[in-house]
Amino acid sequence: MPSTPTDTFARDRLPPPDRMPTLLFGLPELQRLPARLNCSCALLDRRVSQGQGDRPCVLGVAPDGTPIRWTYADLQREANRIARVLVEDLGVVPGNRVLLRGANSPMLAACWFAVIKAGAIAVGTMPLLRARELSTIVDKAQITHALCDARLAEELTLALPQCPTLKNVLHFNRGALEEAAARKPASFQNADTAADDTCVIAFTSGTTGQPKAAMHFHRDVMAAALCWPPHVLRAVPDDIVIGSPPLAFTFGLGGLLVFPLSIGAASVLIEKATPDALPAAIAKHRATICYTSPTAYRAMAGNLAGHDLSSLRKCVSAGEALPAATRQLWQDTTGIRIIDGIGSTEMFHIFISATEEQARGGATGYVVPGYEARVVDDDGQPLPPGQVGRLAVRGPTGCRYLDDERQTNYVQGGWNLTGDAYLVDPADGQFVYQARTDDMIISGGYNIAGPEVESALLLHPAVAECGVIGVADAERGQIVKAFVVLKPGHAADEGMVKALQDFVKQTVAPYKYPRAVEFRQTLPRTETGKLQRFRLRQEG
Ligand code: 3UK
Repeated sequence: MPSTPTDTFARDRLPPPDRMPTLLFGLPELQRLPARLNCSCALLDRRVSQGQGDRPCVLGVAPDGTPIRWTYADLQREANRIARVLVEDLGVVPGNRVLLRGANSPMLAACWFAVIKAGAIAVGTMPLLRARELSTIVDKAQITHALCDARLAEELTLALPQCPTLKNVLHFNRGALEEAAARKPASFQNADTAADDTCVIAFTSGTTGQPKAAMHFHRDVMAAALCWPPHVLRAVPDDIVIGSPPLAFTFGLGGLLVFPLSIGAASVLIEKATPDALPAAIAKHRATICYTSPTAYRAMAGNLAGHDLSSLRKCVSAGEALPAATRQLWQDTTGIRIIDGIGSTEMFHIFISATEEQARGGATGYVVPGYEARVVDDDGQPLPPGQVGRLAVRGPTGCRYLDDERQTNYVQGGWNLTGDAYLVDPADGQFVYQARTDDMIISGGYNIAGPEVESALLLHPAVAECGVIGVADAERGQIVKAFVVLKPGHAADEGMVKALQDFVKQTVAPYKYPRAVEFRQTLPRTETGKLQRFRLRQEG
């Protein structure tokens, strides 16, 4: 076999062995993962070579409005041509980092597969990122090539003077990429990568400080597809998935691309999947599985009139805790019990979750088969059920930050510490989310989890959205403060403050009630739908 020149940048910047997460491969299907593995073969080429190339694969809408309906064979051909452009025209070698920039679309999926096929490393970027943030990413991952939607070119172009490593940028959607690809044959010999070669670098949607870059191997992608999807989601090849998380976010990459393709199902990749647009898209594409955030389910529940959602059979929520009120509202409106799951960029995808049968309000669920989870104290010692502590997990995937001291915060003694405070319910063994460890409010000697107060407020009929934080207080150390967005037709006045405070006191332990309430038109959120509590804290 001819030896390929290989860029060892990522390999050279893995955490040292003693800071690596312990990996578990207990499930029989995980033990069968081979030592040499390019995940694009398993996800795409194998389907075609097994005679299923005609199955629908990625669906969407072109910028000019024409429907896109690519089969597995279509996506393979498209990805192969782009891979040839990368390798033959742009000189990409295995291990190079390639930046991907675009809203979710079949073309973005083809670009992702092209990068993986070439043995390079895909670095997705959220569409809303600005030049500053893009240059940080390019610098941290020493990115050499970029494939960018022409409509999102501006910020990347602005970033280029700060990006000396980034020498090759090709645009798609009325750009040079399609033209170059059209000249290429539709075949491609995938790079013969090792199972433990990095294929994805995912930047954390970090709320503060420099973003962290989590490295995932070809094997991690396949391992994730063998755990939560078959054991909890239980999708079938005829499913059509749809949803809002960007492919740059591992929640979206797994849910909307890797997992459906791993079983031969189809995925609808649409650019605009806001709560306003998603119900119509579900109806139009007859989607059967939907992935989005808790806030979006809440917003969509009021938005369903006139849309035929009869095709929908499963709904997945992640990114933030799912408030019991939102779960109930969605079930009352659609009859569907949401599958909640906690995952992270560092772990690639979901590691604690519950099937529809297990799901109950206020709990995330049970550890996903293939993973282990426990609640530990500050010294890493397991705590008994009922006690709040730090969530520790391990499984076939784990955290590997690229060249980052913060590896020691996330991985301790081989366990991944997600930064979440959890308890195990003594009654049914479910893991119950409390708050981000940093977000626990300590008021008058009590520990109060902001999300619990938020869940209580969301039960009030006037509340559309809310965020709860601790603010400094001379007497109590901190007091609980709620930022509330009211539904239309409700007055933001003193009477409402009192009504909400009384309501919380009647719903949860009275000491948790928000002593301060401020009304807002909107709340600050990340592009992945997470409430930015640090911004509420700054604004005070
Ligand atoms: C929080 C949740 C309660 C939690 C993600 C599914 O969100 C994802 O990745 P991020 O790196 O954030 C991780 C953190 O988000 N969180 C996520 N899901 C839940 N908290 N209940 C949940 N269901 O603080 C976690 O540590 O942005 C989610 C799949 C892939 C992902 N990357």
